Amino acid sequence: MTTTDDADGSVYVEIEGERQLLLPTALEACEGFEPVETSTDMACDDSGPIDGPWTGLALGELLTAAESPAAATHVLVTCRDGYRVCLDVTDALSAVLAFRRDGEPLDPDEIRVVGPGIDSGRSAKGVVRIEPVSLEAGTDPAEIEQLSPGADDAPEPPR
Ligand SMILES: Nc1nc2c(c(=O)[nH]1)N[C@H]1C(S)=C(S)[C@@H](COP(=O)(O)O)O[C@H]1N2
Ligand SMILES: [Mo]
Repeated sequence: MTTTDDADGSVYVEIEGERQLLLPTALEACEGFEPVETSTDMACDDSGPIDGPWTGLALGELLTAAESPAAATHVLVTCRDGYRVCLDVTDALSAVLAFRRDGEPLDPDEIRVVGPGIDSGRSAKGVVRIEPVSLEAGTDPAEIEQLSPGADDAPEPPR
């Protein structure tokens, strides 16, 4: 698990690329980006409806600002609890990194990726790192995910 702590103990969300972005975990502290709002119609047997409304930053804009390589096919999202999802780049580009739900700030543990192409199980919470990757044709993106942290059954992501 990758967590970035500065000398004050502050924690960031890292957006990897040719030019890494370190985002503070409060929306009002993220300068240079216009907040966006979205709702979802996700649901899960355990959780019930997961709908927002969410306020956050357009992930496509963050990836562009971080100079994500043009060859990226997928985006890996790593969470504080070791959860890791692999999103198709198309889904990532239309997603939102949500810092607020119902107008209320989310704890760093709850900051999450939401989007029209993202199902409830891949709506990663407690995001610490967002990283574009280029997978070879034929690679199953699910193979580099970790949806049961602690079970220790997934390989390390490519670097
Ligand atoms: N980091 C992390 N993100 C996660 C999970 C998790 O265990 N860890 N569970 C996923 C699953 S299976 C669901 S249904 C939703 C639940 O979101 P909720 O807690 O807002 O209901 O979060 C998803 N994101
Ligand atoms: Mo779930």
